[in-house]
Amino acid sequence: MRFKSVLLITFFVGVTYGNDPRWKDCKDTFCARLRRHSTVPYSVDLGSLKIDEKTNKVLAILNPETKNGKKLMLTLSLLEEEIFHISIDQEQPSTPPRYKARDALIENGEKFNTAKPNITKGNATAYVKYKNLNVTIYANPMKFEFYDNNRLFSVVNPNNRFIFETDNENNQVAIGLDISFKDAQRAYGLPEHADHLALRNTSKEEPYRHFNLDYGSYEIESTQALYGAIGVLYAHGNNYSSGAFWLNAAQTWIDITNGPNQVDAYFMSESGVLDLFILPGPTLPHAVKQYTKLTGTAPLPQYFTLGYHQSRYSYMTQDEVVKVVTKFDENSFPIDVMWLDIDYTNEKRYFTWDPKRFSNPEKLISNLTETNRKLVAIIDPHIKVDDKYFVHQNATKEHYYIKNSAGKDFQGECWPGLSSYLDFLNPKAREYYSKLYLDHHFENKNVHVWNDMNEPSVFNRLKDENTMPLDALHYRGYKHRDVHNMYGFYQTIGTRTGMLQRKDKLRPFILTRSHFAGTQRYAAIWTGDNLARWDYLKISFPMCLTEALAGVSFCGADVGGFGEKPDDELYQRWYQAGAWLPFYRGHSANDVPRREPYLYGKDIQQRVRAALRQRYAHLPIWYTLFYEHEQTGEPVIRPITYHYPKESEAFDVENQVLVGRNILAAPVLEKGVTKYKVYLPGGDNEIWYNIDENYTPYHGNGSHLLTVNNDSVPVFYKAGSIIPRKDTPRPTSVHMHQDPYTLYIVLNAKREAEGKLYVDDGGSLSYQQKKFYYGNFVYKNYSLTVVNLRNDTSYSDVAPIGNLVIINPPNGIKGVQKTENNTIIELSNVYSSKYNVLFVNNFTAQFQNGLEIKFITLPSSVSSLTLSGTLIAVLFSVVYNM
Ligand code: NBV
Repeated sequence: MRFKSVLLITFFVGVTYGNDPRWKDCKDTFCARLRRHSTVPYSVDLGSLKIDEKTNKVLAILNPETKNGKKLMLTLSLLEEEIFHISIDQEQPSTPPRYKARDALIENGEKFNTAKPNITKGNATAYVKYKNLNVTIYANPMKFEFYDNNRLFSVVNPNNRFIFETDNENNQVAIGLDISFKDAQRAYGLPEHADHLALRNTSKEEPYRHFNLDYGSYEIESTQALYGAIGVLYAHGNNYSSGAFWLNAAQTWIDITNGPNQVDAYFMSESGVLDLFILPGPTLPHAVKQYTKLTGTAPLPQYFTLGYHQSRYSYMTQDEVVKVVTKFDENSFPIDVMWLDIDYTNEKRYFTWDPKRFSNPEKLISNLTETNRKLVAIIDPHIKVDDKYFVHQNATKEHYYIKNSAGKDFQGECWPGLSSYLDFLNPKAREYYSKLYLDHHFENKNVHVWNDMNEPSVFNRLKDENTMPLDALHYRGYKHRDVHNMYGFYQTIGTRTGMLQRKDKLRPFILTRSHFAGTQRYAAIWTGDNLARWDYLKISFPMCLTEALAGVSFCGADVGGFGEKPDDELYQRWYQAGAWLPFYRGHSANDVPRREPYLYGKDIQQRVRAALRQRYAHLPIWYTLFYEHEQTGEPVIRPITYHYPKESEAFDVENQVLVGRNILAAPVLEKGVTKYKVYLPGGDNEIWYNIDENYTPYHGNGSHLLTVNNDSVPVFYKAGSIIPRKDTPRPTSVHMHQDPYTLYIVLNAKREAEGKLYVDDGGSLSYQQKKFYYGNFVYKNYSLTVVNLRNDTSYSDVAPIGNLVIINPPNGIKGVQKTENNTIIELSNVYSSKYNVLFVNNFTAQFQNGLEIKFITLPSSVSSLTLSGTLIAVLFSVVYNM
């Protein structure tokens, strides 16, 4: 008990960063040294500059301008025809060589194609020319200018602040570099921080910090480090956007200066090599895709993962878990997944079950699977020091633990008491760990995984910010300092590797707290230990939008807030809002009252139910977007400015998201409001239909003040789009697989619309063997058809279309006809003149092998009705299934 209260103090006292002795400022670290401009200038030895014929890389020696400096080796290349890579390392490697964080890249970055440049050398400059992209290298002071079609868009080392320390004896091996980006009005990226979408000017503040930490109840609107570190920065403007990706696993600080038309960044890392990628854009979508070309995309998750998840620290018995699900069912709340926090284990020994409270995991799992539910169980990286615990025995015997500076297995306090930490950087340790997911000790069929505390968190080490000491030793002799930000990343590689080897051959689902560039290939993330306060709800949107731009689309925040108790209004607003972020999980701390939705009053229950149902209705589109993300790198959620860069007013819009291109969700994130400001982009000719107000049209001409009440969730469909939905309420997403689609067809001024749909079995890996359907619905010339976008694939179990909701239909529709096997079938339809919506209900149209539905303006046998207000209300309630 005493232990517990100490921990509660550690995690729950609402301390702020500035006053909190746990967290370091720039001045407390190497950052101070670099920020003071103590540069050691280098010059490029143009005489040595050459192309390596084998690799097409440009190589040159960098000469120190001071006596003690060491020579460096510069490598410059153009990857995949569009991404510049500059790397700088010591010419004579140290032992071990300085750490390279290349595992963050697809196939360690070794398979990218490199273009061959033409080089022209002058006395003081060299010109490196590719097709449209060129670099001018200045020898002294060293500087690199990057051009896209002769337009200068970025300069590396513009102010000669490049630092490359090589003083191993004094442990000073930091690196620093400044980069400027032209024609940019905003800076985005560099997660994870609890800050706004547009990064702040840090010249008079603390720089943004990347040092993965267990920072519960974190301060918001802060540049302080959180659980994740992704070094991708975008410089965004009306006319041009570009970016840079700083690849380094050590503690890193980044200063941002944001001028009227230029962004400047100064990156400082504590060790490692300089590994920098310049992303030429020229738009934000281009730059994001360039980044995902380097670090990959998220593999398509199982369908159920996009449904609702219910968690709690902790559900304490297996009966309790089943009871919660029963209550969800009794009260008609859809739910796909139950979560087990640390208390399911046998005294925090991961890969075991508590023998009393979870005595029959097989039964628990089968109880859940009987109703199509899944289980996620937490597995932390610390291992209980206990000679009788098989993981500890094996890890000790095989030397799989991180060592302390004296070379002994590191031991520190965590949930199990004294613990050691698996060294996931060691491939053998990682393999051993991955096999634990197959082990007979741990019944885990159908169980998915939550990797928490993997920054890693080590209690009672205030001087090390409650993480591993920086001098701890990893595989191949690297210091923890060199690899810190990648520790959790390597854990997720092990987890996924293990789960992929399971017999069921289902797509693994992993949630991780610590994350790094490339995490999206292995896991989803959430924003950690937030609080049940309005500003935490609000900040979750820019936090997840920033992650999405940095490749990690699968992001959400604890719905309701982890710590503290939300009031009723906040609780329901959080469910409404959380439905519009990719990962949707209610979770709460162990010291706050239970808060499953069925515990609330009728009104609140009704609103939460509506929010959950709205989420489930849109699962087809979420899933389609995740498929497209895997294929193209396009984020699933996007800030408004992503598609509308010309609108400067949209630069800072961060409390609403574009879900794909066609849905704009602006859930209410403020307390007690009856008016809510929403920004609609695209100009006067872009029309957005508010599905929350019976499809009221709005022009995309900027801010609109909506009248809202507690039921309101402003969500807009863009004119010209088709949104496939499944509107029948069901207990889980699995139950919905064969439910018919309702197509929401939102016609634009030309009375046209289109929208895509991806379908597969929702769980297996067979989609990688082309077992899927991907089509584009098109409404044009009074007719709805579908184009199969992948004729080379097959999937036979696609549900039919059952209903159409046509928003802004053409005038004078007299009938709707479906043609199937050369037979014409009349479909009944009703038109609401009040809302200007045509409903075509209750039919069955298979569309895998083509579709033709015609809208007839000539008189026909079926007459359309004009509905009275009451009838409309009935109809809407049918469509919404309220
Ligand atoms: O495992 C317990 C919690 C978990 O519920 C939470 O989501 C994590 O972010 N975990 C942190 C440990 C610390 C809780 C104070």
